[in-house]
Amino acid sequence: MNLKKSYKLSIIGLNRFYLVGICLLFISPIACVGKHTKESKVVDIAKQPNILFILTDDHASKAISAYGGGLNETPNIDRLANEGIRFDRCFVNNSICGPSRAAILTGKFSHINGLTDNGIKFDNTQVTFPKLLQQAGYSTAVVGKWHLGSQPSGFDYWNVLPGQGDYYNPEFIEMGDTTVVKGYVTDVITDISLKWLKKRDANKPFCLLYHHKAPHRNWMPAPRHLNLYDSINFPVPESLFDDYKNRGTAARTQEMEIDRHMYPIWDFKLATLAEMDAYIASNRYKNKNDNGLDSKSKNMLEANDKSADLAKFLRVYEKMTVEQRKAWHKAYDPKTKAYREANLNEKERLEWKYQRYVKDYLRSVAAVDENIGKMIKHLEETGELDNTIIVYTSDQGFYLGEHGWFDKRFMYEQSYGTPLIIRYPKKIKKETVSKALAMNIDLSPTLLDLAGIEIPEDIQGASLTPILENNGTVNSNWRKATYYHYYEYPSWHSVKRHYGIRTERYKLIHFYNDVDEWELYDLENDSQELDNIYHQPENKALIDALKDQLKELQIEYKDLDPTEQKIKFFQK
Ligand code: SGN
Ligand code: CA
Repeated sequence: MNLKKSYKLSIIGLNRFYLVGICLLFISPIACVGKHTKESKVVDIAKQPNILFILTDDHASKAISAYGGGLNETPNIDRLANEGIRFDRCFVNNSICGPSRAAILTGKFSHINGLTDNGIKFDNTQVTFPKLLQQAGYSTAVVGKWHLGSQPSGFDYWNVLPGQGDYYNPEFIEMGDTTVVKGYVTDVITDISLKWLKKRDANKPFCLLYHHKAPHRNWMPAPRHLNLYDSINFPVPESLFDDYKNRGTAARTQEMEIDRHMYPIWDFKLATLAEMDAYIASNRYKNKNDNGLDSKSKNMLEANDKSADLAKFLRVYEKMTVEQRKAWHKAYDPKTKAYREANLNEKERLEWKYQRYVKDYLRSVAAVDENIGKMIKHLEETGELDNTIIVYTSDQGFYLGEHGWFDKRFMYEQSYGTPLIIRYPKKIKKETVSKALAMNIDLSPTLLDLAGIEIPEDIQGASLTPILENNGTVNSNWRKATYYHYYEYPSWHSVKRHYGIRTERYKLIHFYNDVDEWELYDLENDSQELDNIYHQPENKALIDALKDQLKELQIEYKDLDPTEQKIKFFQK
């Protein structure tokens, strides 16, 4: 392939696209989305609704009973869904923490807001929805997980976890000052939030970003939940034993398998009280503190090096009080002993690991749900509930054993999708369910819209308000497809860079960088995404059409990159 020639062709192709794009600006369905702004009007801010924005970390929709996952019960999150709207097809721009959070705040894709992977600091001088609300007269605050590298800006009050934060007795950075707060992180985040809500300036509407750490790895449950689900055996996902046949290199070379990539102590809590005491007494592991693993200790962990795994757990274990450790071991040690004595075969061992993982994950969710109940109760008691827009979402979905995985990153449904529930009875009817293709970049314009604040022209998401007001249905202008781009490679879990498009029925993904592989899934006939049909000759016309649609989205969202790799992807 003559690269120079193809580059020229691409440029000509692009110019043509831009011209066509400009001509079609007023009729193109894609162009219509994201340009919705309100005419300037004088708004009495004091009368505007409050906003409670609940963001969890890595919460799969399947672990919310309102989504019918069949695993756990989440009565308080369900209440929000039952009294509001549940979006069944909300997707993220880039399935990883910082990039999703930056997209939520700015309403823009990673290549525009600059935060393409977790290693980059958020440019906090950018326009964000909390900043615009603050400027318009809202009281604003963020409490809990932030994980954007730079200091929160646009908030009257902030009290956030450093980095990922810890489950037990976590440090918090309150307006620049770091303190350790005793307790369980999900409860503490709620206590701080309620304290702020009670003390804030009651003459102004509030916007509180209430951001949980849970249920992020390593899923340490609250003391009161350590035995929850002990007597239950959760259903095993069909694809737990996936062999990655009919998939590409990326699925085969990832490092996020429950069986091979979880750590015995950090993830499965396989260290008894006596063992922990002995480890601490031996003092051998003290210097292997790996909060933010360097590549050496990461390799050690990959090689299942026990000392690196232990060092990781010791860092959080040493922060626990004597009582907390006692409760911990009282719950885990008998189960650990039984596991060791059972002498399981390979298949049984994976099933055991799956149960241990999913139970801890769901136990962490249980505390989130209880605490959301406390927040709802507070709003009810103060008479503010119906004048508060409550949003429940996560920074992305998560694998609960599908494909044998944990973690996220891939554009496959479990991690590409994220829960989205909104309660606001003034605009949303009870028990509304929407199949609209929604995205995390839509949240910023939606909240601005509902607060009566003009949506900046350069926001790439679109306000969901018409869908909220229209029983969850979309009008003909709504987007027909969502766009995705993941960049964090090489890195944790080794998921290759990729971008793609998802329509109502199909998903086309291009893995690039050190591979050049396409995948196509028919979500109607293969909802589990187990069969890549890209190479079937009869799909040629479909693939051509999807590639055109993908190209249109890249132009619309300005995700153009003049590197050789990207030039390649403009060719069919
Ligand atoms: C940590 C986790 C990873 C996870 C990243 C990103 N490892 O590094 O499993 O993918 O965070 O998560 S851990 O052993 O330290 O828990 S994110 O939600 O912040 O993007
Ligand atoms: Ca996350």
